[in-house]
Amino acid sequence: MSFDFSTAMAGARFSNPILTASGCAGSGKELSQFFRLSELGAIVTKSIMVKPRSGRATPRMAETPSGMLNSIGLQGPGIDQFLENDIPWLKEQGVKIVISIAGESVEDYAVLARKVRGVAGITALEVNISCPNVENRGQVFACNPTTAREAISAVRRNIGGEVPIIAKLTPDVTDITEIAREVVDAGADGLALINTLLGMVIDTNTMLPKLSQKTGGLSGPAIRPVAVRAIYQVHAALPNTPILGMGGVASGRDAFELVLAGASAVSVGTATFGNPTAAMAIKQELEEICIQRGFQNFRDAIGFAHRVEGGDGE
Ligand code: RRO
Repeated sequence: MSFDFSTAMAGARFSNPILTASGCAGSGKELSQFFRLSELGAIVTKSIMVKPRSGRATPRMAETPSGMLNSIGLQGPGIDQFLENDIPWLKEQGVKIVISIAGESVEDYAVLARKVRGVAGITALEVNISCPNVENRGQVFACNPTTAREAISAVRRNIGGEVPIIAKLTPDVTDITEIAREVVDAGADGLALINTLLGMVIDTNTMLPKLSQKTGGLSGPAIRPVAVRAIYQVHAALPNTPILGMGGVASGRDAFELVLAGASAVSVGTATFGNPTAAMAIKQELEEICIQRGFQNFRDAIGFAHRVEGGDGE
């Protein structure tokens, strides 16, 4: 019997569970030089805002042990340009499309949802409420249950019932399950876990922060245990809410770990910077490891680690 590698998240179906991570592949043009985008479960585009934005001043990247910091600051062309130029091109590639949106206000989220609503052929909408590179922590909607709820409610009201909403959360909170419950209650169909963690690096030669805006989002293998923990906790709290897992996945084994914790699909982000074909290698390795472990369906592996009787940590 052949292995069934397909997966689903809240009505969105994917031929395989490997997606790009928002922000790490733009709208896919560069990646398409290396493999056919249609080989991905889906592409998740860089979070787009209402207006064009040049992002933060450079330097806005710094290497860290087993990871990196970014302080891009939501650079992008704005939703109108994006829908006009990037979406038609992506449709030609035959890849499933998950659009990621980010706002500075609840009204921004409403505006973005209305714009996306008119576009045919969108598989899901990622609502990024957790970008760390904003002017103040009050703009990180996912750090507070009330603002998280308001942003997701605004999207739910304005997107209509057809496009699944995936809320992207930050692990930089006391209890991520509290925020998860709030956004699911507000209408999120799935969750993207996790965004980068807020970090900082000081150059010991110049004795000054390496990033122009001082802080940035930490990604890469260094954060994988945090992702596993967050996915595990949220899957235990909300077992019927599908999770798109991400955070330091660099191999099929890493992806498998997130799946065992409870992810229904896995995004590959930072690994792509070092190796543009990382997602394809990870896809193949994940399929192999699932088969080696005796699974006939990928879906049977989702959340498998929860089957331990009497385990702590839930
Ligand atoms: O653009 C960014 O600086 C950025 C975003 Br929107 C995000 O969600 N996470 C991140 O680490 N960087």
